[in-house]
Amino acid sequence: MKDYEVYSSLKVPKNSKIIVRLDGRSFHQLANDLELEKPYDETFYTVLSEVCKDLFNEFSADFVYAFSDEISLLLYKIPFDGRIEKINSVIASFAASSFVMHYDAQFKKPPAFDSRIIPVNDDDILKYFRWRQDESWRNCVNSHGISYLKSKYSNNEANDKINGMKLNEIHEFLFQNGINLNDIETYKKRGIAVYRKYKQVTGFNKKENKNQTSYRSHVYIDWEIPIFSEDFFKEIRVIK
Ligand SMILES: Nc1nc2c(ncn2[C@@H]2O[C@H](COP(=O)(O)OP(=O)(O)OP(=O)(O)O)[C@@H](O)[C@H]2O)c(=O)[nH]1
Ligand SMILES: [Mg+2]
Repeated sequence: MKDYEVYSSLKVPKNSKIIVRLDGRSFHQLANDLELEKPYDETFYTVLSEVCKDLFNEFSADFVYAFSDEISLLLYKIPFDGRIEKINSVIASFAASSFVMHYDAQFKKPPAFDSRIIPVNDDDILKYFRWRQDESWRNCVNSHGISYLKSKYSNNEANDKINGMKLNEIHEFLFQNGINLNDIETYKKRGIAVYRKYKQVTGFNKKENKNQTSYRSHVYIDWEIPIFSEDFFKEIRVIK
């Protein structure tokens, strides 16, 4: 019967780094069930950040980025000998359990995440996270736009109106109506990230009778991330 497990030998390409992207299953429904604040719910985001931290620690990730209901994990050290089925299923179920553990809520259905694996080389890393961060910004503009329109029009009218508008038109429209998206919290525009933060420490080495510099690090949840750049990823030691 073991021969029937035809997907079990599928593996990540050798020597490749990977990004695992999770996305909440039917979180639109979950948001309704939990009566989440629209367009952004701070409790939901706090839980999301804890899930990111759990994933970072459990799978020794190098960088984790999240917005809305999606989480991307950058992994230099490939778990489970690179087995695709195992990576996708364990990481997705771990995220769902972590989500439930951190959420103080009565769920109507068990939350779940889907998962996919993207093999990347060094040059892809910045490109990938910029792509997702651009999506975060699009999501921010659209969700503020639709929330505002729904407060003025019926759901159908609001949907029709937003579908006929380009991103910069929604931005301008909100501005004309007193909502300046440039002034809102950073995490709503750019998402949140978890990474290791390094601190330089100088201590006295008694044996050698001189001051010595070393680095200490701790896992950091960043709610104030910049627009991703090569400098940022170098500074946090994600790329060389
Ligand atoms: N109210 C509210 N909803 C949110 C928030 N963050 C995410 N969501 C919901 O999560 C959804 C995520 O989008 P999708 O992943 O495309 O939709 P989905 O319902 O999860 O569908 P599938 O991923 O295809 O299963 C959004 O459409 C929102 O409804 C939030 O802070 N507040
Ligand atoms: Mg989803």
